[in-house]
Amino acid sequence: MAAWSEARVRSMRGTDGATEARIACPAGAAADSEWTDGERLDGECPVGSPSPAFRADVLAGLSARLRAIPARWFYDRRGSELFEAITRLPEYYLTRVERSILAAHAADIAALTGSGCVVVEFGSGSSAKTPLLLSAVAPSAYVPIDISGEFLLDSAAALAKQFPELPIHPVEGDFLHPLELPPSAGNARRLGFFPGSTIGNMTAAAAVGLLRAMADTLGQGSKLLIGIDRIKPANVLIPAYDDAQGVTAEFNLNLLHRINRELDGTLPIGAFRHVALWNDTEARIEMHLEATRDVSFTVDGHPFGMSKGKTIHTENSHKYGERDARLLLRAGTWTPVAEWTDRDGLFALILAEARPVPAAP
Ligand code: SAH
Ligand code: AVI
Repeated sequence: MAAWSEARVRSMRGTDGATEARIACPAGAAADSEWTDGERLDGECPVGSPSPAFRADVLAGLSARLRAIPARWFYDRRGSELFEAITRLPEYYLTRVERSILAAHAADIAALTGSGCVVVEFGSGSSAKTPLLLSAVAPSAYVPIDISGEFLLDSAAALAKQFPELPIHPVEGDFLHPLELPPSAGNARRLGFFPGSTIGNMTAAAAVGLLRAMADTLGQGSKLLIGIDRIKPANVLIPAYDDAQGVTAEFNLNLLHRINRELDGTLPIGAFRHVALWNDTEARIEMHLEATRDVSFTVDGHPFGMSKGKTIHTENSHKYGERDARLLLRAGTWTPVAEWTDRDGLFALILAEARPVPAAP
């Protein structure tokens, strides 16, 4: 396995920020061989240079019959900041409700997980909910993983101030690629943390693949605390993804700014509008960018055209019923052991354990 493929790894301990920084660099740069075994890895190292994976996904996505770009590319620094702004919107109930569930049940969670584990957070973003968990479970180390590198390091530095004794090992990378945890995080039992219903941004097949990969990464007997948004009426869901202030629209359109900036694009951003719709068959909110007139543009020298009304599909946000969520976890080799929700049943926080799948009867 290409450990740390496309990942930059830094270790951080104590109050003074990155006192000990090591970077596992992909090919072409001075790779730190400690975690790569001297293996040449794909990609480019210099921070700030365009990602070949981003370029490949955008060119392929714009060439497809149904244009689509993976949602993970929303998260450059501006995208991460806009997502933080979304979490504060009155319409975006997800963050508020999940945080309230976590606050109400942190002690119950800790009673089931015990203390001293390594908390590994997938898609940690600002790590805003994490202090509630860390205070309750008193971990031996914290490993936040996120694709948005600069934002990850700033968030980790802020958290280090709040938890000066806690070793923090941020990992910049794509959690959809194989990952091994930094050896410096230690061998204590692992507790995965995957809040925010980020699992909903994957198709069911991709979600199952990711859950299985997480079980491999975290190990048998480890636990996973996962936040999953529930199915609810479209008149609640749509405003959550098409808010009155237009922040979600800006978040969606930022993808086009990113393409223009990083991939030498000429997309006429004013000729696109944000669309959020509820796809009942697939039980998901879909976000699209719709051309409001016929447009033509180039990306990295490649020409593209779109007729008025055509869209680029930029995100799915799947919602799960109570049993659907448990079935998804089981398919991903995680056995649910406890579940908490809010009074209105808007959102669920599920604790699951990685157990071998029993033979079918
Ligand atoms: N966990 C936070 C943030 C959720 S936003 C919360 O609950 O509020 C989703 C986060 O996942 C973003 O920070 C984004 O950068 C990250 N992310 C999305 N896709 C990713 C991927 N494939 N690999 C790593 N991080 C990813
Ligand atoms: C990160 N993810 C779970 C968010 C969601 O709700 O699907 C991203 C988001 N997209 C629009 N608003 C928020």
